Amino acid sequence: MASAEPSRKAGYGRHVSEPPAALGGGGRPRLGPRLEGALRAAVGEGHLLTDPDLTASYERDWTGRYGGPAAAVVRPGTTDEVAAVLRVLSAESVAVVPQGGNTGLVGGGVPRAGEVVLSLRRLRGDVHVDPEDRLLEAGAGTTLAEAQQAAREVGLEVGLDLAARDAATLGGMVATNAGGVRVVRHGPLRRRLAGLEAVLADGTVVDRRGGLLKDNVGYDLPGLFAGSEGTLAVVTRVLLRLEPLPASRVAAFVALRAPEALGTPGAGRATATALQVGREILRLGGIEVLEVVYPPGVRLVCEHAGLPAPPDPGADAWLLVEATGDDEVTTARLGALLDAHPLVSATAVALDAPGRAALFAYRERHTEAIARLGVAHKLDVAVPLSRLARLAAEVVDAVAARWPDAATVLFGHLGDGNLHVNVVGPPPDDDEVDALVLGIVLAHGGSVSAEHGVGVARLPFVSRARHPGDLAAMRAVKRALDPRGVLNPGVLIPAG
Ligand code: 2HG
Ligand code: ZN
Repeated sequence: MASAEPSRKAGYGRHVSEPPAALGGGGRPRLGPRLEGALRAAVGEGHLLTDPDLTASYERDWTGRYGGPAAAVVRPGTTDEVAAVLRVLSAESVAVVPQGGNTGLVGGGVPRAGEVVLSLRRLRGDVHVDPEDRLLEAGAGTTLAEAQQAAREVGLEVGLDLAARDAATLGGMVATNAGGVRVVRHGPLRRRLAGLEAVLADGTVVDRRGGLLKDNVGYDLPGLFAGSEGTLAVVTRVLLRLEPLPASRVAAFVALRAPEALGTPGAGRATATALQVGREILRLGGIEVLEVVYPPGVRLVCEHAGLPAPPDPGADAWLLVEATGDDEVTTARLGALLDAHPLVSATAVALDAPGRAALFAYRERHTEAIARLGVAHKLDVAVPLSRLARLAAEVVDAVAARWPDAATVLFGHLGDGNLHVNVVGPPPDDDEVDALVLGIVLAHGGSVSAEHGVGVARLPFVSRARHPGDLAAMRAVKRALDPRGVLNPGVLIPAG
């Protein structure tokens, strides 16, 4: 009997997706009995799903904006099974969409038109931590939360964190080079990656799990596969570098009042203020988290999640800061800076884990709170810090001028120059607002995808965001590793 994946806590707190209306009935693509038989033989009866009730949750992404019918969902449980599935499918040139926890936000991990979904979630339950060499190895289907827990048990930490930790898988995080709230200190996933095992389109297994800091024998394949969004290989095992758990950790939620000198009222002035204070905080050293949120988002989060009013409810922006160290010195220095700062109107501080989680909630619950308003246009953008305030002001003004009734919610990773621009109002299938915002970002020398990836959402902008020579090299790599173009076609690399 076929069985669906046992239910798992969805990322970002709440799942908004519904089965796409186009699914079911006569329009559903099928592989045919011969191929279905070969896939069943590869993964075992029960792990090839074709019943629409069972495939539905794999066919639409968390935003509800992207997805389409799958010909089938295949759920291998080992690397050998992944290789067997890919051999079967590539021999017949059947397109495959690799999928982890399905917490992506750009449509890169869901089918579009009858591809086979290759779900890697069963590649889990096999987490090894090496405390001496500070390495963690786990199957690609292991969630970030499971990896964090395993590291903590031996006094280490992963150095990566994001709101979807309970559902996001390590394989998916490699595929998207995931970022999150600790990039300012530890970098994105690629910097945490010590090695991996992956399967190429033709079933060849690539095994680079040396875990050495220095190893210059040839191309950096793990680095290449990180951020390749399932277009070059399917990640099956992941090796991460771990960090020592700090002896002291303090979180602060810091209310800011923006002075007139920093520009006209609104998102620009608030961002300039946040940057001014944020830069001083970064100079203290030991800063692991430096995030910014604004009144529209904080209001929404408080309403949706029932959180108490934030410090200084009338503030123009808030910073979420976490400082770590071997002793209390960092905490004391942060406290002294915030207490004396003329732009800081109030601060809430927490030293213990529940207290810190309560402060992080004001930031982490933005995604689910925004989803309550409707399907959001999610623009995940980065610009040099020197441009961030202008970008915030221009984006908010441009969207308001064109769609006066739209809700624009900004928040993000201040220390990384990475803002999440969420616009709810313009119809989900209308890309005009995406083009408007990303045009402003490109004019400021920014990135149209800071951390969520290209997927299908940013595909129309890749040619404007990359030099023609870069694109030619990317296409050549793709052709070399996946000559039949079966791995996640229609994602990341524009046709041409
Ligand atoms: C975050 O930083 C995620 O919380 C999601 O990257 C961002 O919902 C978003 O726009
Ligand atoms: Zn983010």
